[in-house]
This record gives sequence, C-alpha cells and structure tokens, in this order.
Amino acid sequence: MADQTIAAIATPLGEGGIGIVRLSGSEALKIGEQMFRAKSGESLASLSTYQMRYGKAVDPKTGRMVDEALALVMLGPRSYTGEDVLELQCHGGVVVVREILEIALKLGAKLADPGEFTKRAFLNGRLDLTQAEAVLDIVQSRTELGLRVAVDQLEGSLAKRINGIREHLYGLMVRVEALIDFPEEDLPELEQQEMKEIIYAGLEELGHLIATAEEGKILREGLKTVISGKPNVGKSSLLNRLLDENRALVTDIPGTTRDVIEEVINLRGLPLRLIDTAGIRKSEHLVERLGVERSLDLIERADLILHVTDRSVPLEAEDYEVLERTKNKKRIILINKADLPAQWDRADLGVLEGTPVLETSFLQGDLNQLKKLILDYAGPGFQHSSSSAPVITRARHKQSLILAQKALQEGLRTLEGGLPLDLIAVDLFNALEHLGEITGETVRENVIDRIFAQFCLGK
Ligand SMILES: Nc1nc2c(ncn2[C@@H]2O[C@H](COP(=O)(O)OP(=O)(O)OP(=O)(O)O)[C@@H](O)[C@H]2O)c(=O)[nH]1
Ligand SMILES: [Mg+2]
Repeated sequence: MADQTIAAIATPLGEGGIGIVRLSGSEALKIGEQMFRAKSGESLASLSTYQMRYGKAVDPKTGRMVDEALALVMLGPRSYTGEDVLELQCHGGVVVVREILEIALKLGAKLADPGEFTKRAFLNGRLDLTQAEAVLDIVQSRTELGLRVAVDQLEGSLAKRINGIREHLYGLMVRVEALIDFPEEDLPELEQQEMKEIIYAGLEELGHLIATAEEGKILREGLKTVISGKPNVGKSSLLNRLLDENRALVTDIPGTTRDVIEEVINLRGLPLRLIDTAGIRKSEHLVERLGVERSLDLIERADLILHVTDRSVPLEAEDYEVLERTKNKKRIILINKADLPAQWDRADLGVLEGTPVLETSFLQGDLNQLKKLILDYAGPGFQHSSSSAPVITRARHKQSLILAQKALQEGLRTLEGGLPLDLIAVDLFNALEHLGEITGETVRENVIDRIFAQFCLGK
C-alpha cells in the first residue's frame, strides 16, 4: 500500500553522537504521539511544521523510557517525501535506535524498503528522477569533484538541460502535426529548413551531453585500475605507496598476494579504484591458480592497467606472455626496481606502440610522474571546471540519450528523404520519450524500482 506509513533508521548503525529514526506517512504523527512524551507536555499534533521538542521516547506498552529524544515534525507537502515526516533523534547507539524503530513498527509503521523515502519524494513530485539519483550520488561520492557534480544535479542542472531540449522538440512536433495534412511536395522550403535546424540543434546538445559520459562514469564509479604483472615485481609495494599505508602484504616470496585487494584514492579529484592482484604465472598450487584466474578476469574488466615489470631480474618468455595479456587494454608499463642494477632496458620489451613506459623504483623513487601520467593519459578531459554544466554520470542516462539521438537522426533522414510528415512526428515522439526516461516523466515502473533498490536503508 503506497500510503502506508514507513519507518527506518536513517543514520549508520554504530556508535555516534545521535541516531535518527525517521517516519513518513499519514500516520507518522499518530504513531509518534504514542511513543514520545514532550517535556513541555505538548502533543506532536499541536506542533506546526519544522518544530522540534525535547522529551522521552517510551515504550507505550510498559511506559518504560527508552532514551531521551528530540522529535522533529515536518508536515507534508513541504517535507523530504512530501508526506508528514517525524524524526526521532536519540543517542547514537545500535540498541537504542533499533528499539525505537521496533516500537514504531509495533505501532503500525512498515519497515521502509531501501530508498523508499526518496522514492516517495519522487512519486510525490518533490524530485525528478535525476535529482533522486543525485541524492544517491551525493551519499556515495568519492571525491569533492564527484560531490560537486552530484549537487549540481540535485539542484536540477541536468533536468533543466533535458527539459530545454524536450521543449524545443515538442514545439517542433506540434508544428509537424499541424502540417501533416499538407501535401509534402508543397511543404514550404523555409519550413523544412527551420525544422532541420531545430533537429540539428537538438543533436548537437545531445552530442555534448553524451561526450561527458566517460568522465561522468569515472567520477561516479572511479577509474578501475588494475595493478598487474608477474609475481614479486612490486605490485603490492605500488599499492602501498599510492595509499601511503601498509595495506597489502609485501614479501620477497613470489606469490605473496593471492586475493584481490581494492582501495580508492583521490588523485586530484579523480577517484582511482586501485586493485592489487595475484602475480600472473603458471602455478601448480590451487589457491595461487585461483588467484591468477581472478587477476586475468579483473584485467578484462579494467579501465586502466598499471603493468609492473622488474628490471633487476632477466626477462624470460613468461614476461612477454604476461605483457600479451594486457596489450588490448589502456595501460601504463612500469619498469620497477630502478634502484637495483639493470638486467635489461625498455627496448628489450619490444614494440609497445602508444603505451607510456616509466622507469621507477617503488622503494625509492617518487610517484609524482606516475600520478601525472595517470591523470593525463587515463583521465581524458578530467578537468571538470567549476561551471555547473551537467555531466552524465549514469549508464542509464547515456543509454536514453543515445536512443534519443538515434530517433532524431532518423527524423532528419525522414525529413531529407521527403517522406511523410507523420513519420517525422513518430521520430520526434520517440526522442521525447527517451529524454523523458531520464527525468522520470516517461519511465517504466520496473526501472524506477531498480533505481531505488540501489539506495541504502533509511534514505
Ligand atoms: N630494491 C627494490 N625492491 C623492491 C622494489 N619494489 C618492490 N621491491 C621488493 O620486491 C619484493 C616483492 O614486492 P611485492 O610488492 O610483494 O611484489 P608483488 O608484485 O606484489 O608480488 P606478488 O604478490 O608475489 O605477486 C619485496 O621484497 C619488495 O620489497 C623496488 O623498487 N626496489
Ligand atoms: Mg603482491
């Protein structure tokens, strides 16, 4: 039932300053009334919106006090969800917030699904879909830059752009429909030219937006960077150096790393998801072999490979085989252990067209050159200025933009081919539908469910 009152713990479960249990729905205050006693003796129903009272959270069955609490009333429609919202703020302990939630559930609230508060905000028109998704991006942002882009999106920058394009196309569709009974051969030249220009302008805007998707994906998900190479070349040492802590075990025994270790660092705004892997070699040992399989699988799915080699030991056939594994990926080759006497030099690696190669020592060298290389080479256009031009951060948005683009290209072909105007109207309609999926105007219910299922509980 959509209008059932929901409740959830809104703060992370753990020890902290405060813990918040949030209720939303028409019964929120009624339930709150039974489990909260204001010190002033006022009833929650007598408060106006955004008022807060100090008092006790109690178990109405026994009259026992659970904790001191503050009750904050936010009445619909001007609340986060658009419904009546009550927040009970107590001390931040696992047991106390759970107990308060339990009481709310016993009094008739339903435990909220992940993202259900935000979903209600969307369904009640408080947010469009891009803004709801921005809420998730804010919670999950990994760098300041990612946060800024998400906040701009919450402010409506993306929706505004999309709606701007939609308005133009909608205007065009209305014109086309008005002309549908017009014999094609008589379509005024001027009219046709103007129509084309509107479609061109739409295509250009879509093109600009789609071009930001690569950067946007990195901003939201991080650049998936796999450190690969043979055993003992210094992969885990590199991870530790970049993290500035001893995260991974480093020993001089080849085959030390077996499991995948993943950490995120912030490289001047670029979230780098560093993944240390097991060294690749043929092994008889089952556990190591499983580790190697994982490494190979991760290489396949990486955005960037940092391929580490060791110049202090002679090259052998296996080095070339391992290099082959990463040759189709965007990679940087690192020749490590430059502090030791060299057994070979970079020319021995053979032709590595377009691949940056860096000689360094993870023990002694500084990593600035590598960091710069990663930014220049792997983070294309990663210069998102402070302008609030929207960045496409989700595959879902990109997909809809591409479909809208295709529909418009189709419309252009129809127009140029002198085909019936009702066909153009169909193309325009399709483009409008796909753009509407982004903001949530024309989106299907299962897509909505999928989006909100990614949220955390209590959001
Ligand atoms: N001299 C020197 N030794 C290094 C350098 N980088 C790493 N080592 C040493 O090389 C050995 C292996 O380093 P690791 O970082 O464990 O190598 P790995 O590639 O993770 O090895 P596996 O996990 O076994 O695949 C350790 O003894 C490191 O101290 C370097 O630049 N110079
Ligand atoms: Mg290792």
